[in-house]
Formats: sequence, C-alpha cells, structure tokens
Amino acid sequence: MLKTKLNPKTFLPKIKSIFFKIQRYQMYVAKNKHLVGTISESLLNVLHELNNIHQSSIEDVKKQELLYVLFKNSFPKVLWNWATEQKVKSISIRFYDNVIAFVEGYEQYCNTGMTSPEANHSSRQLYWMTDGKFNNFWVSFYGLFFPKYPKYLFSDQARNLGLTESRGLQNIVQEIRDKGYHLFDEKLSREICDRLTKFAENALCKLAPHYPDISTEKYLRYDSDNPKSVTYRVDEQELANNPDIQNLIADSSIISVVQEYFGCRATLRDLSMWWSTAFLKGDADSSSAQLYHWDGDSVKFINVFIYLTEVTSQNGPHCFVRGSHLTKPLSLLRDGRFSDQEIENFYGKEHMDEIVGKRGTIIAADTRAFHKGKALEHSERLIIMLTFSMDLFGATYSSIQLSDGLTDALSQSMKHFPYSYSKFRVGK
Ligand SMILES: O=C(O)CCC(=O)C(=O)O
Ligand SMILES: [Fe+2]
Repeated sequence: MLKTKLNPKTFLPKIKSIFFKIQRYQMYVAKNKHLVGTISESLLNVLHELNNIHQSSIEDVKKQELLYVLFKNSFPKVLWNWATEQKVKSISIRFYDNVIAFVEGYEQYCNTGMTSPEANHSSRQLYWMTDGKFNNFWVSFYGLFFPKYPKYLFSDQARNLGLTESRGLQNIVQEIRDKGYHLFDEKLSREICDRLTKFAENALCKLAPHYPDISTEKYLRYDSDNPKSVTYRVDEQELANNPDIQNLIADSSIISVVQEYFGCRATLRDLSMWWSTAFLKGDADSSSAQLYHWDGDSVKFINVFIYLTEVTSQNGPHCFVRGSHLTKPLSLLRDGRFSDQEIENFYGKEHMDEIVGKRGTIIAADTRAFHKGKALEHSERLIIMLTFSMDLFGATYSSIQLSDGLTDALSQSMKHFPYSYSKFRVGK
C-alpha cells in the first residue's frame, strides 16, 4: 500500500525552525518577486527575532514555547505591516481580525487536516480585501517549507501527455502569469476522448440544480435527447478509479506546470467531470457557474480543463477575463456573481475570451480570475476539471479511496510525488 499522506502537522514545527531559512527566504523572494511583490521587512524582522531565541542559552522546552508564542503573536502583526507596505487598499481592523482567524484556522488545519467554516471565510475575505496580495504572500511563505519537486524527478518520468514539449515549461508558465491561462497545443488523443465519453455516458450522475419533478431520482444517466437539468456530475470516487483518468492525473507535465506556477508543491484537490446541457436554452444558471465569478476554495490553485466534446460559442465555452487574475477594481472586489455588463464595463470586451476548441482541448487556468461557463444554446458539453492547489486548506474536500490495481503511471507518480496525491488513499 502506498503511503501518500500529507502530514500538515509538520508545518508548524517547521515554522518554528524558520530561522534556518532566512537566507534561503531572501534568495527565494529575490527570485520570485512576481509572487511576493516586495520583500517584507517586518517578516524578516520576525525571522531574526526567532533566530535570537534559538541562539539564546535557555532550555529547549522554554525555547520552543517562546518561538511558538512569538510566531503566533507576531505573525498577524507582520501581515498587517506587510499589507501597509503593499498599500493594500482595504486595510482595516477587519483585515486584522481576518488575519487572526486565518492564522488560527491554519493552525487547526495543520493539526486536524480540516478547515473550519470561519477560517475558510477569512481566507476568502482576505483575498478580496487585499486584491489577492495576501494569497501571493502566503504561497511564497509556504514555498519555503514545501518547495517544488526537483526537476530531475520530472526528466525521467513518463509525461504521457507531453504537454510541455511544444512551448516549453517556462513559456507556458509565463503565459499563465501574464494572461491567466494557457491553451495547450497538444490535445488529449481521440481514443482517450472516446473512452472517457463512453464512460460518462454510462455513469450515474448527480443533477444540479434539482428540479421538483425529478427530486426522487437522485442519480441519472445523461440522456442527450431529454436532459433534465443544467449539469450532470460524475461521482469523483468513480472517476478516480477510471484508468484513463488515473493516467491523466499521473501526468508529470501537468504537475510540473502547476508547481512552477505556484513556486511550491502542488496537490490534486478536486477531480470532476460533468455534462452541461442546453436545458435552460441559453439562460445562465448561477449554481452551475454560468455567471462570472472568481473561485476562492483555496489560497492558490489552478484548474486544468479538458473538453471531451467539441466546444463552440453556442455549446458552453469556458469564458475567461484575461488579466483579471492579477488585479480587480475595488468595485468588483467582493464575493458572489457578476453580470457580463459589470465585467465588460471595467475590462472591456477585448479581454473577455471565449475559449472554443476541438475535443481533447486542454486549458490550464488560474480561475482566481473572473470566469464562467457560457450558458448553452444547444447540444451539450462534456468537460473534465482537475483542481490543483498548494495544500488542502480551504473549502471542504473529500478524500478519495482508490481500489488496488492502479495504472502503472499513477503508482509511479504517487511514488515520486506523494504530496500531489495527499487526499488519495489506496487499497482497503
Ligand atoms: O463550466 C465552466 O467552464 C466553468 C466552471 C467553473 O467556473 C466552476 O466550476 O467554478
Ligand atoms: Fe469557477
């Protein structure tokens, strides 16, 4: 049985020994300015203070206590100072309260692997209060403890999709940084698309939204002649046991793109596949993410979308507002849904991309940006979405139990990149 457990408990003890890493942090920040913005002097001061405690001659138990208290008490203040340095617009006492709730919630997550609703709420608030700067700060801090997997692990790995071959890893990642998404030149092969489509046609799906006349039928197969709701979702557990999906999530070129973008290790947080239908004949359904929104389920993440049906402007292209992952205007910094008009008023039509494509089209997107699935006028769209994030903090996720008999690609990948499969369990 593979042991792939993420042990978040290692995070806090690692924080306590942060002083060893001051130099590395400075180098890291210098190399990753796009993540952090500017070097936070106040954070470096806390690191120095921690170092002083470490070098003092008091006994070890006392030392640990002091380090811990200093970290807990100072970190919110450090973030407050950092926010001032960064000229975060909405800095206020609410910012401070949210930072405290976040830090406490993160500590709880480290101990239990679970995020409280309050901590998740504070994480979402911090995003829009700081226009995303908090998230960049936190991911840069996290990268100190969970650095990227080294390049050599990738070089001899089967990159079964070969996704970085045509444009090269750095070019792809730079494009995601600048624009918010990358459309791969490579496509998923016809054979794999055919097999996965067949699988989705036979799968019992959960319908959303639920309409009263079908409320007794919990799971249904998608029937293209008679759709009964806007989306039909395949069960995540069932999806994870499909060999083509296993090979897909084992693909090391996806993991290498994602971790390069984050600047730290990446883990697969959600695995989904769903049919979108023309049930509402062109009208958008908010609960099916057909109105503009930004995703905030974790601090830093990337969604990889794969079209399994050809997607045109009329059958549900993924719509993405270029550049909106970097900054949003004050008037749009809130939770919720946004009208096309609100988005257009600020960004202009020329930044609102409709991503159409043939079967097998693969997109990697930072859906911190404004995005939506366009409401369908006819036929259907079958899509896969793989969500990678820096950790499992944030919205509730479900663990996945895999049956024995994984594909070779997935067992190899789990062995090399255990962190990336933290929520997976194998065997009985
Ligand atoms: O359907 C799409 O293209 C977008 C889906 C989405 O944004 C979401 O699930 O949050
Ligand atoms: Fe979304």
